[in-house]
Amino acid sequence: MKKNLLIMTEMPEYFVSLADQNFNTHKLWKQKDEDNYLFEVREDIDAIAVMGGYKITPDLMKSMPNLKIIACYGVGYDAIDVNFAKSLAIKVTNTPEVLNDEVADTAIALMLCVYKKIVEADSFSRNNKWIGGDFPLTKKFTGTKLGIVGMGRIGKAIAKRAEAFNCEISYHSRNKKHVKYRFYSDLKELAKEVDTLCIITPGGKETEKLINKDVLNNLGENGVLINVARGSVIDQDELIHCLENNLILAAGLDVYTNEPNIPEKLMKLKNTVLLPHIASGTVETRNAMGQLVFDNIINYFEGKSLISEVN
Ligand code: NAP
Ligand code: 8YV
Repeated sequence: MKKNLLIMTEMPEYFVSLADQNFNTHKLWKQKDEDNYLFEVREDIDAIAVMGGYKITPDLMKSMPNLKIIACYGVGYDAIDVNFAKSLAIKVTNTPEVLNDEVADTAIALMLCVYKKIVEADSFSRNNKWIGGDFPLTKKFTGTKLGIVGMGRIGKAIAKRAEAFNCEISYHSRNKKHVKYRFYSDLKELAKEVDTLCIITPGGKETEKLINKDVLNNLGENGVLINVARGSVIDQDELIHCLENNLILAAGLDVYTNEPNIPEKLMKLKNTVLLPHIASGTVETRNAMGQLVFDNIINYFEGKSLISEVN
């Protein structure tokens, strides 16, 4: 008999079609009354698939007595209460590695867009402003000092790309890594030293507001902040204050504290480039993530080992 898979949120068609062929799928986002639907199917559900940002709470887990596995469509699983899942022997999986290149590409794209004002230059061209004179000179990225906060899988992929731009690379994480880049145990020291600070740690309580007033002040008026991690890692109000008052030079952001809401103040600023959490968002990479979500669930029910288990 097919297992019952609850798909909490709208997911790319590649995954949904794989799921439809192999499971009895329950598509929550298509239901008019989601709470009522959840109540009706709760005892049937064997597995959950969910996009990264969607909260999976203890109450939801407790309501499903047959739930065995929660497969997160993303490497960051900060929205899932993993410890609680463990206490109920529910497995949690994520999608590491397959998105490293994509997220690193986006981080570098953000850096180039900020330094070379690509977005502003595009709108300058479209609005025919060139007729009135040349676009102002921008700032060179090649050869700058790049500080990476979080030298994990994606951090290393960002560093590899930055090497091609002759960047002087250094990093901060809780533990020193086996990499050739300079390690800073003190984040404020790193911020003081670099031109660009790029954040790529996990989200959640442990990293909440890691990038605070002191770090931003140390980054200083010529410093650029790039965030492709989670909005929670930065004190967003403090960041806005620093950008509004030119206490840092500029920011390139893919993530925010209350997605999909982007503060109007950030939108009004000229020294920001704002993406709607698309760092992994290509067809190729999202398909690879979907395949991994699917393979983890299938493996579980076929009694095989999980590919990317987090608890
Ligand atoms: P990873 O391999 O686990 O790397 C995480 C790095 O962060 C490690 O170097 C870790 O080193 C460091 N770290 C953890 N806690 C820290 C803390 N409190 N202070 C300083 N450093 C800390 O993870 P990954 O695969 O590179 O992914 C990283 C994160 O990127 C994900 O969790 C997700 O939140 C985010 N992400 C965002 C997007 C997007 O669409 N924007 C896409 C993919 C991933 P230590 O343990 O030594 O501290
Ligand atoms: C996803 C991400 O877009 O992998 C992550 O941690 O943030 C992104 O790749 C997100 O998880 C939505 O599924």
